[in-house]
Amino acid sequence: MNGAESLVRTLVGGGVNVCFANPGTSEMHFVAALDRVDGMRCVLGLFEGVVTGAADGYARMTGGPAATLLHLGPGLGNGLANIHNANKASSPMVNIIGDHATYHRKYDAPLTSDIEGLARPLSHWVKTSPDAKSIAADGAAAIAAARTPPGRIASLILPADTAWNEGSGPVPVPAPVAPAAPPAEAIEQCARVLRSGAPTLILLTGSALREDGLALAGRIAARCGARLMAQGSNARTQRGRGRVAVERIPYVVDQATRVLAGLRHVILVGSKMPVAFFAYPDKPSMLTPEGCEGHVLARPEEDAIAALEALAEAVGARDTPAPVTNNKPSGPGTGAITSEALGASLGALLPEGAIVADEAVTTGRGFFAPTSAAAPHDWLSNMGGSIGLGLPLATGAAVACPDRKVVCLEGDGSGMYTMQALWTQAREGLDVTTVLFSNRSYQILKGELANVGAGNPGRKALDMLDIGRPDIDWVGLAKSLGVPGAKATTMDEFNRHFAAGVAAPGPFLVEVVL
Ligand SMILES: Cc1ncc(C[n+]2csc(CCOP(=O)(O)OP(=O)(O)O)c2C)c(N)n1
Repeated sequence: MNGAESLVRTLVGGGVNVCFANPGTSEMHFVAALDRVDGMRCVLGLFEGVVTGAADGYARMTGGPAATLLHLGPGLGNGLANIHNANKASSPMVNIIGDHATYHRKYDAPLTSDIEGLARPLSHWVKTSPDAKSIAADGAAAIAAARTPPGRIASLILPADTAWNEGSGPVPVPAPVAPAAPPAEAIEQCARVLRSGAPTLILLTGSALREDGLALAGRIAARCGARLMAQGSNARTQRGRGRVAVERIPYVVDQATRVLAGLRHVILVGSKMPVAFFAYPDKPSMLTPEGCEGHVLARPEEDAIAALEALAEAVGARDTPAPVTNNKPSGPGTGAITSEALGASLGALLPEGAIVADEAVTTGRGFFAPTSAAAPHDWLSNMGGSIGLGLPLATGAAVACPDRKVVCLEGDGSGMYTMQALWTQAREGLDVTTVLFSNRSYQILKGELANVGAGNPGRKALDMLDIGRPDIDWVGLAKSLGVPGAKATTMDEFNRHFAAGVAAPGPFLVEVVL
């Protein structure tokens, strides 16, 4: 058995069952081995940003890593932006990056580059496997590294001769390590803060935003009169009717400082003290008021649910009812298309069990509140701020959860980075309804131009924030990639097309003309 097959069998044996791939010559033995081994689904992406973003979506929904297959330094380089996003989301990922055969590197052939150097800043674990006998053991180590709580990026570089020479056969992968419980002092300190009655925010992210974590945090907040919020962006939030609803820290600095005014303490549950996305002249970087203290209940790599259980016990909140949402959404929006009307329609029409991949940027900034009482669903956000994640994220989530509807809320500017994901959705028959908000503009940046004090924009500046002329025909683009679609110019049309897209199996795109 050659090295490539030893590695594929190690991956499958270790529970890595999906490989998002964009291969080249140096990966051909790995590709051939994928063919010979059962148990690995291979999903082709036509750009590496699709491959790595899909691996992120898959990991968020399964909790385990997918493999990616990338072609040397340039393939990895194309995928790095969404590896950055996955890194910020603590998504486990095993990148397999092909390289020239070890003896070929010294000739500096065209695709030769410093792959380790490219991988290292965004990977927790990087290794070039030295020979075919080592590759399976290195693969097992990569899986273990990726599964290290809270989820890490492992990048394994596979020189072509380590793939084609005689390998070791598969190597067993160690069982995943459970996250550690936080120290008792952390719980005691947070309980003291909550008992003090001083204005306190419990700030959640990570696993604390699953249904059970939210219920525990909701009980604690209700019992102690504390406030409860989520970070500005989060990997996966379980929300909707029957669950505890949380608002997010607003993106806009003035709104965020207003929301957080008066706080004395923040209890951090997997989260960090809230900071502004960017610095702006004369605005603070820290969003909490001066003197407000942070207290770590659980670090990102610790067991947030165990921490919340212990804290609920310590403050006597075990039997406090969880303040779950049971409102009825107000009903679909009508009339002209506005963000408010779209939010109302999503609240009314999101199907039960939907997975929402949110990269709706300006149009979607207000969607959270009107969807808080929608049917139960999961909400995935872009945590690294590198746009071009939404369509791949939805693709990976749909591969992970074939029994659930994925709804991708996507800005047109962001969508253009990785629109090739639509082709993968069509190729794989994935159940994704994409709502594409076509404002033909980098709308958010128009506000940012003013916010950073760059003055009144002239024609040249405005042209860089405008993506019309020519206007992108999203329905035509989707059709050419194999995804049917329809255009909505009124809320009635939107409601009809969205409901039809959600009702039909397979991918569909609704272009919302703003
Ligand atoms: C990789 C990357 N490049 C550039 C940016 C800067 N950027 C932030 S938002 C944005 C435009 C977003 O446009 P769109 O998705 O249409 O959202 P809108 O604000 O128009 O709703 C850009 C270019 C970024 N965040 N990431």
